[in-house]
Amino acid sequence: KSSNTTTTTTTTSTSNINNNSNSNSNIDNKMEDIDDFLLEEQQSNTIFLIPLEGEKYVDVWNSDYVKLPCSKNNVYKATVKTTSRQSSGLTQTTLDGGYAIEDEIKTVTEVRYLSKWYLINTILSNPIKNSEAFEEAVKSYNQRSNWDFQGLHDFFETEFTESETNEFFSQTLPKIIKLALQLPFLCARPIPLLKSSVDREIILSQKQVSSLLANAFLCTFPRQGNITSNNNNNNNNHYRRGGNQDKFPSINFHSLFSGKMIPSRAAKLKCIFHYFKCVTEKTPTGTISFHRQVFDESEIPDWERSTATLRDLTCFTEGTIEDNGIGMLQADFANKSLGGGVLGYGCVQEEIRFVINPELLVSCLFTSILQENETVIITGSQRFSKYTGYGDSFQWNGPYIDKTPYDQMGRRLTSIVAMDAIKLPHGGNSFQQFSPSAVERELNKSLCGFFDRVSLTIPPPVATGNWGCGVFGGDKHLKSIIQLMSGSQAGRDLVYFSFGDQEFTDELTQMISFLHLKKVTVGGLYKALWEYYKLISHTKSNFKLFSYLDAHFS
Ligand code: AR6
Repeated sequence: KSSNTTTTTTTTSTSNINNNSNSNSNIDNKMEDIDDFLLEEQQSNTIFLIPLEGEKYVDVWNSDYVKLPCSKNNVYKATVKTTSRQSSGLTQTTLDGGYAIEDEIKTVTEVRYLSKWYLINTILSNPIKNSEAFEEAVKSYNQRSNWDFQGLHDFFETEFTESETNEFFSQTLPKIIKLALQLPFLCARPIPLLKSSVDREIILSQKQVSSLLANAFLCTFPRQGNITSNNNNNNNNHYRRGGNQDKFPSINFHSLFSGKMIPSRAAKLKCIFHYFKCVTEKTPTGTISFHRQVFDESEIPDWERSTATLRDLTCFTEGTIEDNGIGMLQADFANKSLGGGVLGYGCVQEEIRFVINPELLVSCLFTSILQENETVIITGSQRFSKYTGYGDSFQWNGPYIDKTPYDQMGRRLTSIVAMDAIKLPHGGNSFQQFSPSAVERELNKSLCGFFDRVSLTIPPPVATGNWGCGVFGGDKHLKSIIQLMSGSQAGRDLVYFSFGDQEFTDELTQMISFLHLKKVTVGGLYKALWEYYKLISHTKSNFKLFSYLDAHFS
């Protein structure tokens, strides 16, 4: 016989990280090994991240590396109640004259940090049959999120046929999950963040990228500054933070699943679904390099004194950078936060490029916001989709078979340079873009994009166009001259796609022949731009730049 009393105790255990996941069995965390590894890595600025067969996962969780969802430091807080029955040591007389030892039921409430990866594995091992179940699954390991998946529900309702939806949930999604959960095996080496001021290149395989993107699709990436982080980063921000001034774009795809499913977003989703269908049916075998190119002071030319002669610029009305720039360095009219609005509502040149070549998206994971003297050159990404339209009229137009050959490193010979132009304020005074400081900013940025430090032969031409002249509101006459100058300084010809503007093609073609005829140099053009700025800022005249150059060099 017994009588019960109940007490409650609360304890906190930080050491109680549940690492029972089978998928984590190859995690090796010997500190000396990791230190050696990192030291070796810091000495090199090209970092090869493709592991050898059977290589063990190196778990690093600090502000210099991508925080992977499979890290043992990726934990969540759980309150665990345990009940135990203990003898209180007291005796009590019972009615029948006997006695009983009094028992005490102890409920201990413990706060534990449990493995998020284990939770993700558990949740994703259950079948997901529709978008509602997908939402529930994603939210169960992102408990504090108030994400909405209305866009995704609408997508399956209105954009996919029943058989496409069935195929996605019964075939593609299970394969996406499998690919995502292979992360600790595929990405065994820690992925360094490409932070500001550090010129560094990382090399990943297309398969690794597909696994990282599968995780982004399933929204498994933790935010920086997680609870056990060894830095003090604050995290209440749209951007992930990686260091003092480094901010990173978001990578989880939830923002693409939310809100209203307008046609251009549906088309972006179709591109992404098509990508996953392709990579889960047939593993891509190439490699991709991501190079943050940082220009230091000593590399910036004295533009005014440059004697570089002008290179060729050929302008086409028809064609696009991605269709007709094969084998050339292709410009991405970027946002300083790579990808711009690709995971939101944006749907112009950069966003379209990022969904037809979805491997570019992974750059958002490790590339912090670009500074003025920085660009990113991505070589080896594959194009998967065709499209029609632009902006609101953007539509997925079926599979694209990318036949681009590979280089010796296994990269497709597609180099894309992300370079962000000046964003002019809406309704702002657009003549300020002609000021020497604005012109120099754009010259340096585009030179940093076009400059080829590695080619031993003449670098291929640059495929470009109206950089900074759409959403960012720049003047195409000015930007075409600036790109001609930086291309010439970098020793590269340019192929310019005017995006359907025949009048501009004619004007630019004439201007280029004229400048060649007059043997104008880069420095000569720089001075002419300065004179032009003085003229328009003093007289507030509407004198057109090309008319001015015509008069100036005649
Ligand atoms: N090939 C050649 N030219 C093109 C192509 C193409 N495929 N697509 C567009 N153009 P925009 P920006 C032309 O507005 O002004 C994004 O959100 C077309 O004439 O994309 O530098 C980024 O993330 C178009 O008007 O570039 C940034 O946030 C022009 O290129 C922001 O937009 C400019 O395209 C960058 O804005």
